[in-house]
Amino acid sequence: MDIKKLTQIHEKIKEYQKIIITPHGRPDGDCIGTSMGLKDMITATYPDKTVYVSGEETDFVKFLGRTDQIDDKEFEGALVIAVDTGNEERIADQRYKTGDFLIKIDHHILVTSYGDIEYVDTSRPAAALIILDLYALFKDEYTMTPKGAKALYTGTLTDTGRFKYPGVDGDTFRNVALLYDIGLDTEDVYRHLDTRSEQLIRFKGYVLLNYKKTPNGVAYIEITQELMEEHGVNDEQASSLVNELGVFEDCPIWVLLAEYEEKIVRARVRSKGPAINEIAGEFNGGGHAMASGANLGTWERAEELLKALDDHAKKYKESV
Ligand SMILES: [Mn+2]
Repeated sequence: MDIKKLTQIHEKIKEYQKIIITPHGRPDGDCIGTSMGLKDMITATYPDKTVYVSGEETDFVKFLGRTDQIDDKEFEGALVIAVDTGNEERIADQRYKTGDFLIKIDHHILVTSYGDIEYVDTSRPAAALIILDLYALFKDEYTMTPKGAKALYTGTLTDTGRFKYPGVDGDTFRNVALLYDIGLDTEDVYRHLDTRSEQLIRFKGYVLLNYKKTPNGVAYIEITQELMEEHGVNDEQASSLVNELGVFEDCPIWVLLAEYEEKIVRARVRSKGPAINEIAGEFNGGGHAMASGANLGTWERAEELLKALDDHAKKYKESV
């Protein structure tokens, strides 16, 4: 935790009358949870400030709050806070450039720097926890409502696989404890996160019956647009099933390959053994050591990724 930088961020939040928070494109639970939690904390503390969250939405976390449709002119003189976004190209609202001051708050491995203040803490397994670092540091000044607590809890849950992934430590739970003190309603969070459509459950059945394995232990599933149409699920819902393939003893790596808009193939790569973010980086992607994404484009490129991961799994198995 960088107290000096968090203090600078706190000062900027106090200074600006208008604050625009922006998540990343194709938002996940953490970036939406972080955005909604930060918005709640600022508006609860400073009711006279105007705070927006500008970016796309994701169905499964709409219960945390909706994003705002704002005019270009709103960016004039505004403080913009980009959360959970490693590189500028991925910032959901590209009008951030026309804001007055830009703060980056992120927990991904630093690849490209941006922002007038850049706060990156890779020791935090969810960006939502960084908002809690800020909250805890200025606890005498900040207020948060149970709604904000719910958002930050959801962000933490989704990015840590419900506290299962590496990176979860005592600090994670010390921060989460603060949310309980605020009046967190976990039941409501789980009710939302555990609800699935019947189509998705049937599609999960398809995934479990049709996955494949490479010779050295990469479990994978290939999902085309036709397949999704047939089952009545969208790419985001289909991709949420990636961890269904994480259960095999002989497969330290698993991959979900899916066609997105215009049949562009993307991969979600997960591991319970070797780090996979470097390989993801070679395939126009990246992320965390045990959870990364890759932009492949074509199914041919997907074959190459599977080959690279299969080699990686082989070396890993030989080393342990
Ligand atoms: Mn995140």
